[in-house]
Order: sequence, then structure tokens, then C-alpha cells
Amino acid sequence: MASVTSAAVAIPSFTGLKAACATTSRVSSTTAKVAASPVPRLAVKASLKEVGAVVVATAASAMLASNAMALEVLLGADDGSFLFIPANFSVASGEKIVFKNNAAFPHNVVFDEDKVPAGVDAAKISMSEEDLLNGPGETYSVTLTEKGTYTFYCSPHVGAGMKGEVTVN
Ligand SMILES: [Cu+2]
Repeated sequence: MASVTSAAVAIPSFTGLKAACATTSRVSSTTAKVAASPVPRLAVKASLKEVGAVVVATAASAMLASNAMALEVLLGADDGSFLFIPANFSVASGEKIVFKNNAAFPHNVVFDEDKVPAGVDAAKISMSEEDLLNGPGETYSVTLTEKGTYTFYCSPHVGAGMKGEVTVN
């Protein structure tokens, strides 16, 4: 406010403007409101546009990320259900899969040694049964290259049905 006033004072016609305002203070305050309102609105619009641009940029980088091959799988549903989200999905060979703690943790990711393509060592792509992701947002990443279907589960919650299946194409 102070800086605006001093800037206004620097304008020679300021005194005249002030006088004009003083004579019709009611009208001028209305005018001021009307005049002022488009500016903030434009500002809001501009900032929304910027936000939009940011969102677009984020989406673009997400797309870049997926182009760079990464798929995120949430561990635990928002409502606390013991689920992988998505539970059934496909990835390209070499695409990174990032399992991320979402809710109802601790979780882990263990591939079923009997339900992976022939020649794949399930232990190499799994967390250990005792290893757990305890904190929010913790991740476990794995990249599968052998084509075929893999079944995985969360060892603490497998009894509650926390299982998933990924097909590598
Ligand atoms: Cu779990």
C-alpha cells in the first residue's frame, strides 16, 4: 500500500485525480470497484492459466515419464482395502514398475515363484517376505524383461487377497 501511494504521488496528475475522486466519492468508489474487479479477475484467470500450464506441463512430464517407461502401482486403496491398484495390468518388456505405499501399509511385493515365466528367478524380482515398506510413499521398483504373466502378492496381506498380476508384452 505504501509503495503504491508513493508511486502514485510521483505521477503529476495525482492531485487532480484525488480531487475528482473526492467530489464524487460514492460514484468513484463504485467506479473503483467496477474498474478494480476486472483486474483481479484477469489476474485470477491469468494465474489459472498458469496453473493450467503447470498441470499440462505435469501431464506432459508424466507422459514423458511413461514414455521413459514407468508404471506406478499403489499399495493399499484410499479406503484402507488391501489392494494393489491396479491389480491387473500390462507393461512393455523393460518398463519400470514402481510400487508405491498408499494406505494400510506396511506392504511388500513378492512374486510367486510358481507363477512367473519359465527361467525367471522370482526371488530376484521380489522383496524378501520379511522386508516391508513401512512409510507413506515408500516405493519398490522392478523392471521385468521376460515376456509372460507374473503373479505377485503382499506377504502380510495375501490372506486378505492382496494379489496382483502383470503381463509383460
Ligand atoms: Cu499389503
